[in-house]
Amino acid sequence: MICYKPIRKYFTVNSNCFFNNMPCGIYYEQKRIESWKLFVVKPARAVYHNEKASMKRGFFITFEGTECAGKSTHIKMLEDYFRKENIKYVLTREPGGTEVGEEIRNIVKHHAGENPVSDEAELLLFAASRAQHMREAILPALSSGTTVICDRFTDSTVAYQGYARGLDLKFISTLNKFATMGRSPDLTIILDLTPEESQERIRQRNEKEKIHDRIENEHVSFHIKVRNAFLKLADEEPDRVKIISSARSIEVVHNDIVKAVRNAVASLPK
Ligand code: T5A
Repeated sequence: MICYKPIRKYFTVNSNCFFNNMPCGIYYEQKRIESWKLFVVKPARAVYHNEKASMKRGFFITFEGTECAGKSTHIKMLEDYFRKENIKYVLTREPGGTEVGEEIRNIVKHHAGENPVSDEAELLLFAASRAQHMREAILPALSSGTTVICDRFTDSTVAYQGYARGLDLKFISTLNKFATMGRSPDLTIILDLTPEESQERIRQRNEKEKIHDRIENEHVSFHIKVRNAFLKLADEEPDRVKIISSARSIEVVHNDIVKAVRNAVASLPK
């Protein structure tokens, strides 16, 4: 692992990941999310409203889907593609992506205390992680023209806390706008898998390594609501949100992802 000292901004990381011609981003040592490491080189620069005009410059891609839908696998493959194409990108994730966010991630994913996290607190924790993430990492990267790939974002909040937990969708929409300063992704790829297929992948993974995960452990009826919510979101915003079935070979899924990225970039206003 290499830790680069004050690179004008934000994070360090993977030497294949560039920002302002310097290595940056979040790097991970192994495939499991829990083993990601985040190094914040210096405190975040705030991004103020008057920078909104330049926020559109970088291309913003988010990956969504049910548990074990293959996001990490396909993000890794997209990174390889970007490296080959010499596309500068930053890889990040939610919850997480900053020091504050990674602490929140640990609570929302793994809290195992006697008193459970309430649905309302859970929603606000995701929003807090996102507010920090946008200001510290995503908006500065986008405003410098760097492509951002983010593993989960606002659509997860709508699907999990809105449709599956049953919290107020209008409030979630307002909260998401507040946390993101109104910047939505240019392209969202939803990797679609039925809850049964998803449970089977979780079962296979747990055979190797079992980590307590509060949300993953929810009843199958919860995961059905999450999946249906993602399908609904894709119906509502077909230009931004693309559904790609993950129940096919990894190579076929990857090719569809690359096509979706290329089409979305080509359709951006010049
Ligand atoms: N959350 C998050 C909210 O509730 N609200 C929010 O606002 C936000 C931001 C985050 C949790 O927080 C919730 C949602 C989540 O519960 P996470 O780690 O991002 O946690 O969520 P997971 O979806 O659980 O991530 P995982 O790392 O567990 O799964 P991935 O990344 O989707 O799947 P991946 O790539 O690790 O693949 C899983 C297995 O499937 C195989 C892989 O080899 C691997 O073994 N696989 C395939 N097998 C066959 N064919 C294919 N095409 C395959 N693709 C992958």
